[in-house]
Amino acid sequence: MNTFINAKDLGNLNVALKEALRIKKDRFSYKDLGRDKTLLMVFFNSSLRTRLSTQKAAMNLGMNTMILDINAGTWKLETERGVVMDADKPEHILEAIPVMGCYCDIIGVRSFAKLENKSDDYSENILKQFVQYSGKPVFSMEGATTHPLQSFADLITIEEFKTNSCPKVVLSWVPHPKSLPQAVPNSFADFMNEANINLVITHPEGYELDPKFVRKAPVEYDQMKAFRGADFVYAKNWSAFKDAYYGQILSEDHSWTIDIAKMNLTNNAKFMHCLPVRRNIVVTDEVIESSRSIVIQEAANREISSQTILKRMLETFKT
Ligand code: AN0
Ligand code: CP
Repeated sequence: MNTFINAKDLGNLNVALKEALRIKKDRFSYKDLGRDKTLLMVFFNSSLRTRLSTQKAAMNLGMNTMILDINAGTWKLETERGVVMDADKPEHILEAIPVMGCYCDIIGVRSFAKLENKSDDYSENILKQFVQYSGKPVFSMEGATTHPLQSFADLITIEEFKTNSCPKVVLSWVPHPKSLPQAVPNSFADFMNEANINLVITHPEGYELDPKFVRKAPVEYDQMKAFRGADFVYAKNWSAFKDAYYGQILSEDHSWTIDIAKMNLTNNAKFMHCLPVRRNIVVTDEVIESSRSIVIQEAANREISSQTILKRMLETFKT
């Protein structure tokens, strides 16, 4: 495996899922695979889970790890080609990337959507430049439009907690005071569709996601209706995708917050969220602290999803 950005990069998802569950049972049995190999993790944005779980996954595989925070301790990077660099950015990403590639074997990159220009964000310009100029396998640790490590962990978690063979999974928009990217819901829809899971998406009008990720998943604008019979409720805020309002907050409607009354409409659904989560805006204390909440188990599976991807990338060096 050379790049990991979308669900399709994993090939058959059932095979990947089985591999992940095998790794989870014995996560230290591939210690030799990563010996003398170095993972570089490049963060343009903050992280708790992705940083720790991916570093832990690399250590499970016997790898060395290096972490570079672009906004703390390194040169500010210019990312546009053709700019006369007379302002505050002393280094260009076109030199920085191949230099980073000299010191490592695999690169993970976190570079969020700026939410200023839709075509810039949806071109995945930063990740693509890492793929093109580093000379190394590259995986997304949340790019501008997808967060595949999260969604693969979500799929593993659903597999572990499902109580019937065809669970109903509801992706629900929730309010949030800040404008957030569409990466998490995009990838979640991508993975659920690719895994043939019964996905229903619910959001207020205007929050329609990119059809490239939604595909055949039905959209139900009535949150209460969507929740009926749900086995999993996956809450996430995102900003508007459509051209005229790209990156904007169209509604802060707190009637979309996930509370116990809404969870009681479901088929005893489990509550999921990628974290970090703003309590009593996205979800009430009562729901997130209840036995229905599996957010910690979900975060724990981030180690397994990262380890599966790193294992596959390391295996390509052997062939
Ligand atoms: C980010 C987002 O919504 O994409 C990261 C989530 C994993 N969330 C925030 O910035 C709060
Ligand atoms: N869910 C997730 O990716 O969390 P972090 O932003 O803390 O890495």
